[in-house]
Amino acid sequence: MNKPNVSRSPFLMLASLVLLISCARGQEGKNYALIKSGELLEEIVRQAANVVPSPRQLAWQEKEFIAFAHFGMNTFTDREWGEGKESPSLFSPTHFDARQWVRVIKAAGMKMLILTAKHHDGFCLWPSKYTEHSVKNSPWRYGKGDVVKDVAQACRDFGIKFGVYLSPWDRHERTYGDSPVYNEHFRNQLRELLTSYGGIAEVWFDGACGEGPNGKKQVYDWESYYRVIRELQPQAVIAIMGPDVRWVGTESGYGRETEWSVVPNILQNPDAIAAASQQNSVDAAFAPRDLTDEDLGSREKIRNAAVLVWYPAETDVSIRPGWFYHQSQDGQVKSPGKLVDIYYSSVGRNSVLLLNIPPDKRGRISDADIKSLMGMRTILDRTFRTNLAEGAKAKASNEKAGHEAALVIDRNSATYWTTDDGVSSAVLELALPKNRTFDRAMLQENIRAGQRVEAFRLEAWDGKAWKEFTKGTTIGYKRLLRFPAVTAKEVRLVIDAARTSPTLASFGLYKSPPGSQERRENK
Ligand code: FUL
Repeated sequence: MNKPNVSRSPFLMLASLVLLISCARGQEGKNYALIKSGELLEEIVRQAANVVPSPRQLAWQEKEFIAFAHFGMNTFTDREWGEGKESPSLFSPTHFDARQWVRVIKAAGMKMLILTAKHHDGFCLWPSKYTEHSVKNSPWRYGKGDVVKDVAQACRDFGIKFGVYLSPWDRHERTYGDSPVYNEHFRNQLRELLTSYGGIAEVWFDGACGEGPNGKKQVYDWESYYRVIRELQPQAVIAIMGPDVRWVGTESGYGRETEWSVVPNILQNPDAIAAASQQNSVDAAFAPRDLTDEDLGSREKIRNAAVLVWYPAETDVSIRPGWFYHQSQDGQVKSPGKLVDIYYSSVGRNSVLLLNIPPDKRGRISDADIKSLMGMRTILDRTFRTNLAEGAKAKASNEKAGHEAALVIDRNSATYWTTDDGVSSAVLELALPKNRTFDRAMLQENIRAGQRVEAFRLEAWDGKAWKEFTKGTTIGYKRLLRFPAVTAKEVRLVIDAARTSPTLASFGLYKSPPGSQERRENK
């Protein structure tokens, strides 16, 4: 029997083309890259430039600015770390109002709220059936209250995302230190949280564990925790002691000037690497470790990597000196200017800002915190209201078809400018409709294609020559720059180095309001 001529079948030709494209995508579209041993630096850099965020990481990054609420037993004992021996009878907020929290944080421009469902003292803000150390044995609402439920509901009502902090370290739980038994207990609590309160966008695992040399040593089964989360809330990112979101490395609120979202993961174990390549994920091989160095992702850092992962930074900082509310700190709430400075130094340095606003003993956000937050919001709104680059004529030294320079000012961060393949330096010029004065700039790479820019500068035409007014290294999801006011009609972005063809999704020029009194502690 004659076989049909498959190579000529248009259907099969189309099918193999689709397969080829999707294979190529699969190759380039992952949030990690496995590097062959002995690979040349040039090839490693190219692969790093093509590591992309997973959909959950991208959705998280786009939140930009999110809130933490440290609330629990410590609020009532005036401590930062409880011992786990506190009586549940001490938990008694007088005017608890989760809607007030969410109203405030929404008005401040934050897009998610992460609640300390359980801190190190083990006291649960929901009536867990796995412990007696919870709200169910407190006088609050005669033991019928559920903080997690109220906060989750308020977030839904106001249209913001909800996340949970669940401390693995538990100073109350008897089984803590009996590793398999506690691991099961912890997974049970996770399951309660992930099945009873609707969608969870972030699960925050703290790294702190203060048990001394004679204390209990618990071996956490991280991988099994991750499996529970992936199964029950696959859209949730797992932060800090987890594979999706990295701690920026400081609690000051100031991120790195050079912040790479692609960093090496220490995955020396060949089995883990093989598993990763089969499962399309590095969860199984993820090992929590210290990532506080000043340089995490430069060429020098990635040149010996076996695995590169998209592992973006989150900058957590409290609006007060402590994480929990203390009346004695009412006079030490960060000023609007300080918060704005932190915003530029975190959101503006390719990380998500996680700002802690601890509700007080009433169970409400206090007036001093609200005042600072609203002051900050006013400064940011007044600054970023008008993009002075809009309306400019844009051109670039190289434009890939369909990705023209003008797309950086089209108010759509899904469209972007890029160059032809193989181009790693480029110039994008904007001719503004008239002279404009600005002192802030905003740049965004199209991180859906990866993080690429290594060095850039901004210049203005002074009538005779191009004059540099600011410069930077990495851009990533968002880069904000501050500089003394410049008045010009022509502005250009010079990309001096990129890991592969650079992309730019958005570009903005702004003027900060007079007297915004930002306290610059630009460390
Ligand atoms: C730390 C904890 O020990 C603090 O109490 C706080 O929760 C902070 C966000 O993380 O590791």
